[in-house]
Amino acid sequence: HAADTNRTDLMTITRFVLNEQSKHSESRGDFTILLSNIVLGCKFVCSAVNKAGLAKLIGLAGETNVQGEEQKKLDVLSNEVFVKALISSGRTCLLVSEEVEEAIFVPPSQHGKYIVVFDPLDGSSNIDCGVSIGTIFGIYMAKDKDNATLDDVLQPGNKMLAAGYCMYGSSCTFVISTGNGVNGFTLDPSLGEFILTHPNIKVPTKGKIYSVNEGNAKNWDEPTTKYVESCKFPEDGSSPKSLRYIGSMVADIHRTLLYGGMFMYPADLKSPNGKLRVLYEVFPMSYLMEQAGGQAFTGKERALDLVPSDIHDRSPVFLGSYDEIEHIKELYGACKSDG
Ligand code: P6P
Repeated sequence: HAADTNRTDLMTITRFVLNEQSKHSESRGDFTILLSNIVLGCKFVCSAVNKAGLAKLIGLAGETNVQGEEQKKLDVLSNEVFVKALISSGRTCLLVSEEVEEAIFVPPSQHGKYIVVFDPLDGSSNIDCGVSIGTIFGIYMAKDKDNATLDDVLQPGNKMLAAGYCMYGSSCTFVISTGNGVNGFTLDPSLGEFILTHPNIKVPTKGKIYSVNEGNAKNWDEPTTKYVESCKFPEDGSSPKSLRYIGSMVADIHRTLLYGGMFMYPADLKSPNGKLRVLYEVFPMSYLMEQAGGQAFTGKERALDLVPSDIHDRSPVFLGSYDEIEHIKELYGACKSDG
């Protein structure tokens, strides 16, 4: 009977957020409406990504399709879908997209109180070889929705109200936190609904995996080099860690959230600020990692305390199991977390 109950006790993402919403009555459903538009965008992108391979196979991608229209690149298409969905939700006043150089100020008639920063299709260079890719987003509140300025979005990550990602892989998985822990939902294509499959995700305190692009080792600084050495040649007699690097942040972070370990994109001589973008890659993933009991560090400070000066700023980042981050902090000489 219990199994039957579980099967019929469908917790969809909308119901879940409504339950969460009831803890913030002041938002009067605005957040639920905003989220449902983000979820709609993800469902569309999931469908487009799954067809992309086929489109390429039958010669549509990059050429004209049967209607003679130029087949849009998936990341451009994904960006358009999210920008339109967020503006038409009537719950946003300012958007920042990885695909758009300038911040997008929403027309006054459609102003809402939220600000959304997002990478519509992170890792899209991996599409052609079938590697999992994803959408990453973070949500801030504007001080005054009718007079939003860039300052509203150049806020530290610790001001984020919510963050999440949607991974387009063997299944479509939506992971989100609204400040009360992290929950994962899997798209049931037959229902067109995201169903709760990973309740209350907690990142293991320690992990046996490290995830970094070893091809950059020549340019790493000493603390990063020492950390990676300790993964490969542990001095405490423990067994070496395994290296897993997919090169698609959403996939590497999803594995780190579930299995533990360390994901890092450190600074190096060529890129002193690393590669990953602060607003829509570092902040959302750092928010999730902390909500799941892990940590996120830039090499100098807690990642969420960073204050961006430009909407496309980059930062080095170390994300993962609590103890792994404590170790890298020691190596960078930062004070250990008082947690
Ligand atoms: P590299 C993808 O292009 C991306 O932005 C992230 O998804 C990924 O973690 C990183 O870059 C990979 O960068 O330099 O290791 O190829």
